[in-house]
Amino acid sequence: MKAILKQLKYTKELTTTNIIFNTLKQQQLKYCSSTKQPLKNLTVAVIGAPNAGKSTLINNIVGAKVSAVSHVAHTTRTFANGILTLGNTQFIFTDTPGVVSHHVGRRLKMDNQHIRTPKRVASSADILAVMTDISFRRTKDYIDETVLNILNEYSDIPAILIMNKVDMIKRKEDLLFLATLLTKDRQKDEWGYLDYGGSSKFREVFMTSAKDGEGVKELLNYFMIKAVPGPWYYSQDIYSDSSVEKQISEVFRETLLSLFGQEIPWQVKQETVLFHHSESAVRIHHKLTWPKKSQQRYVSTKLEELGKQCTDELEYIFQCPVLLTVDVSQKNKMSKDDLIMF
Ligand SMILES: Nc1nc2c(ncn2[C@@H]2O[C@H](COP(=O)(O)OP(=O)(O)OP(=O)(O)O)[C@@H](O)[C@H]2O)c(=O)[nH]1
Ligand SMILES: [Mg+2]
Repeated sequence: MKAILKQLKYTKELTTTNIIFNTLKQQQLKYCSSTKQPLKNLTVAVIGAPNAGKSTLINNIVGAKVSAVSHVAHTTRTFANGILTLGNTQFIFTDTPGVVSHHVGRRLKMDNQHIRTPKRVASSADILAVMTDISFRRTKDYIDETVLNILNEYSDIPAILIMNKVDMIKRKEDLLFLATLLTKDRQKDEWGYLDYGGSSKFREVFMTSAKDGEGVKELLNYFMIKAVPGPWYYSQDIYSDSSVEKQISEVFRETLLSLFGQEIPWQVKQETVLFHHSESAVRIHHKLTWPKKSQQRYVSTKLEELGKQCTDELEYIFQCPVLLTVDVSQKNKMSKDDLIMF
C-alpha cells in the first residue's frame, strides 16, 4: 500500500491502466482487511506472436518495468514475472518471448531457449492468455500454428484470447467479426489454401488496448474470479522477480531500441558497474560495450539523449532522483556469453 501511494506521488505520468489498477488495489485492500479472507493466487502465462503487446500489458498492469517494450519484434528474450497483489490475491503474470516456430527461429538465428520458453512457461500456468495484435494485417484473423500446438498440448489448462490494440481499429464491428474467426478452429479459405482462424478452445475473449488501458479492468476482474486458494510466492510489495540489474538493463535495451531502432548494432554487453541506494537518491553507473569501434562511435552520437531518457525511466521505477552515468566502450574480444542479443 505504501509503495502504491509513493508511486502515485512521484509518478511523472500515470498510464490509464495504472490509474485503474491503483484504484482497484486500494478498494481490494480495504475489502480484505475487513473480511480476513484466505490467501489466493493465480499464474497467468501471456503468450502470443512477437509484437502483440504482451510486455506492454504486463508492465502496465503491475506498474513496473518487467520487460522492455519496443516496436521491434522479438524484444523480449527471456521470461520474466510481473507480480501484483490485490487484497488477498496474488497474481503472477509471466511475460514470454514472442512465439516462433523452430523453422523461423533457426532462420532468425535465435537460441533454443528463446524458441522454447513460451512452451516451458505454459506448462506451469493456471491460465494461458493468448495475445494477438488485432491491428496487424498478418495476425488479425490468424493464430500461429505454434501457439495452437501449445494450446493442444496443455488442453487441460484454460485458455483465453486477448485481442489487443483495439485503439487502432476504427470500425468496431470488425472486432466482432474477427473474434468469431479467431474462436473457430483453423480453416482453409474457399480455394483450399490460405489458413485463417484460431481455436475453439478459448473460454473467453477480451478486447484490450494494453497501451491506454481499455478493456484491462474487465480482464483483471476475470482473473480475480479465477484465482485459486493457495499461498503467495512473493511479498506483497514486489512487482517483478527480475533483479535490479536486469531491470536497469531492460530500461537501456528499450531506450536503445527506441533511439536506434533496427539500425542499432545487434550485440551489446551490458553491465551495471555501480548501484548505490541512499536515503535521497540512487546512483547508477552502467557500461555498454560493443565489439566494433564504429558501433561505439554511432551510439556515442546520441549518448546525451540516451542518458536523459534512461534517467527519466529509472526515476519512475525507483521513485526517487537517479544520478546516472553511462560508459560506452569497445572491446574486440567478447565471449558469446558476454553478449546480450537485441
Ligand atoms: N496502438 C497500440 N500499440 C500497442 C499496444 N500494446 C502495445 N503496443 C505497441 O506495440 C509494440 C510492441 O509491444 P510489446 O509490448 O513490446 O510487444 P511484445 O508482444 O512484448 O513483443 P515481443 O517481446 O517482441 O514478443 C510497442 O511499440 C508498443 O508500444 C496497444 O494496445 N495499442
Ligand atoms: Mg515483449
